[in-house]
Amino acid sequence: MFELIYAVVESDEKADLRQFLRGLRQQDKQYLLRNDIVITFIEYCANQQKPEAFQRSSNLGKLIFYTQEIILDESSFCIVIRPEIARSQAFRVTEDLAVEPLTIQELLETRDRHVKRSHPNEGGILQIDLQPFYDYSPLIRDPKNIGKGVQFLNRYLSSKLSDSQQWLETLYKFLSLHRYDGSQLLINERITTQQELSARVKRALTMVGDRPNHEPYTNFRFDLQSIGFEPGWGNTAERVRETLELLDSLIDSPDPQTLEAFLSRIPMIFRIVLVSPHGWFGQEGVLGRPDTGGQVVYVLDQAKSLEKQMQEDVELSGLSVLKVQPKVIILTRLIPNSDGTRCNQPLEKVYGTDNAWILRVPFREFNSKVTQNWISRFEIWPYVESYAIDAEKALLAEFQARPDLIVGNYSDGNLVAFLLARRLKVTQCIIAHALEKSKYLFSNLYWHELEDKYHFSLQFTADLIAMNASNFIISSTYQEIVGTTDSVGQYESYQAFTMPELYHVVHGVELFSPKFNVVPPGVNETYFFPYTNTQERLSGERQRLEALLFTDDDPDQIFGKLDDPSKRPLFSMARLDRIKNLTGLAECFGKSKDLQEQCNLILIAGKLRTEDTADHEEASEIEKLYHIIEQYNLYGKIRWLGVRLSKTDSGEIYRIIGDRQGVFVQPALFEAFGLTVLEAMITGLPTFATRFGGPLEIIQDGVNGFYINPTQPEEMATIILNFITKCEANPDYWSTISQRAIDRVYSTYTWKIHTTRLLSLARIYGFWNYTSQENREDMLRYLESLFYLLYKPRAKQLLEQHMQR
Ligand code: UDP
Ligand code: LCN
Repeated sequence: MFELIYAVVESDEKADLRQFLRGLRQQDKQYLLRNDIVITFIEYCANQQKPEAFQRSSNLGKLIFYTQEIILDESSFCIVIRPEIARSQAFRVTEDLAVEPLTIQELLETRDRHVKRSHPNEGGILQIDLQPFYDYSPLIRDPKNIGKGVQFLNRYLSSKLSDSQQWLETLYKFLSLHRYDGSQLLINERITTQQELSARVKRALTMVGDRPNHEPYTNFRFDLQSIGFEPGWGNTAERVRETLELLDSLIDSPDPQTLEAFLSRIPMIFRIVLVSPHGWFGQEGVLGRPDTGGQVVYVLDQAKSLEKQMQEDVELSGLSVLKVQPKVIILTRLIPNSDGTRCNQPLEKVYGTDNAWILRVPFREFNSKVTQNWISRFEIWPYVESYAIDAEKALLAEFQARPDLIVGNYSDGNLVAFLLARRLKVTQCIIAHALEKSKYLFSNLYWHELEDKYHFSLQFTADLIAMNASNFIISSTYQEIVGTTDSVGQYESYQAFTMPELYHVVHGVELFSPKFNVVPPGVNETYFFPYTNTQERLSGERQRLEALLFTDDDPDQIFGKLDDPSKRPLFSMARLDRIKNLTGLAECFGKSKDLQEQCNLILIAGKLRTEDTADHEEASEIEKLYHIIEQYNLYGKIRWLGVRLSKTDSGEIYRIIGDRQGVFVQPALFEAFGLTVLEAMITGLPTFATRFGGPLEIIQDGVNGFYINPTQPEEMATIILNFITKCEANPDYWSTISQRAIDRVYSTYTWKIHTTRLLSLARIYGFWNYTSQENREDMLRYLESLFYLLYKPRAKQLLEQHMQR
């Protein structure tokens, strides 16, 4: 890491570095992030009339490319370089270019000084350091393998199995553990040791050896039982044979593939809890409300798919003989004042499932003026602990047993999952969806100023606790964990950060831990399918929705009347959050007369009136959108629909846009993943999506969609116009991109792929958890201290504020 900076200061380029740094002093900003640094460097090169190659290929150019931040101190510069994914280092560079590396503590103190919130003489500050707790666990070495935790763990576990009797003993004990409603599964007390297991497996193999492949397990169930094997090995002779053979070779010469294949067949997951407390969790009339979007869609689809997959697994493993019925519970918040939704109902069946349910547990009452209503996700921290206690009782009553897996969603759900998993001693998985720390620039550095609205001191503490406590983490993309060569990952941003005057995080999470696994979501193929599948579309619905999109006049929910409804539609759908940047798209459209010439802008976006919302960001975005329409005189060219659609309707709306060879634009300033991108692509819409976040991995630029930079409205307009121009010149171009978008989703983003992987992970981490349990206790105790000593008192303070409302 030193090389790059020394290569500059020890060469002719040092004069440029000195001048460039001096130039920074002329600016107003004292704290520059990568974008500012790169822009300033480009300006510097232009002013100095440097050849183009200098900007990119000189050592200084490379140094700038890898520089994430520069803080201007009184007489020096603090420079953070990230020459490799997931690894960064800070340096102090003086005016005369002396360079010294900074420790993490020094870097955090420098940042504190910048916001003038440190009092160096008044003693230290709490330092949170999780690093020592990862010392015992195996770590991935190569950053490109981050997020492939399970492959790594399989290799690690199988190497342990091959050289230790003790590990095989553990495997034997693990197999003896499994029960369903009091019935023993897999092996019974007739097999008493690991050696005996090995011999009995061979005997069982002989027993099923010559049976016809399709012979049902029930024909020889009791023969197997008499030598120690209970249900769970397979539903046919062939399946039982395969599973026993896997175990046999695992005992003889374990290898990672066999271990994964074997563990993936172990019937150990029948009851799953998906925790998603905040927002409006429902099956109808909720999408587009504040805090209610992709996470709800994700969890509902995941629940359906998990049930289906578990049912298949039960059938294949021969457990139908025990009448095993898998169950999924989505645990959410009950909102008494439910505003016409079903969020006030304690129990609701998930449509299209046999045994998946939404279980709603209310927050305890405290101040009913607050707790009877929707509470912003930024405000719900005081209620989380008592919620977890009440939820535990409700879950045990519903399942009549302990769950086998608890999956948390978002910061609040992950904290509840931590509390539940700790009490119930169950494998805990977390899914971030979006970590707010990356969404709001400097959210940790200026947490004091933001605390009133966002309470990040609670949220970031909750995140640290949950991500470290979890047994495994599912991320939707690789970059969610560790970013790209030029941007920091969402989890990576928790590695080291300061919360001035509250604490310093010197090591917040281990990115090289095998707990990280990239498992992207899918898209519900019942509602979202190619616009060309005409036989599945209902013409009546189509006409109704065409009228809604282009011609209906209903001032209560529609703003704008199109001069020419037949123009190519430029479509977007999102909540009116600042970060979703629909206002940025309107601005891009407003600035481009050419785009207005060719297209209409159609937006589906929550609400039309500020007085209808309790969400401060939504209200200010509504005002901004009206202002832009006025400023650029977009009347006649834009339709803004403040409607809440059913999934069936939103699927058909994308298809109608497809019928008219329209395009979808996702202009978010940052998008953690972006389910609308999948929905648009599977429909066959050429999609232009933000290059900041998940769409960068979903789309392959120019192949099956296009990247846009939402901070550059003119450039965005040019990219869309170029596409339209190409379509005009070549009528097949639209269809080519459309078909490739469809193919991309079907090949890579399906719920079947997702849940098969998730269940396999749950089994493998369950095994890993079982084998290494005692090692985690020290970390869990440390995290509990953070919860009780740091989180709870702050949550109590927030509750006191709520009590005054
Ligand atoms: N959505 C909707 N109506 C709206 C806004 C959004 O039905 O007014 C749906 C959209 O179809 C998608 C989800 O909400 O399924 C948004 O998910 P995404 O991951 O794109 O963004 P998030 O809202 O989670 O940030
Ligand atoms: C939250 C987000 O912000 C989106 O980017 C994701 O697609 C969604 O959750 C589902 O994970």
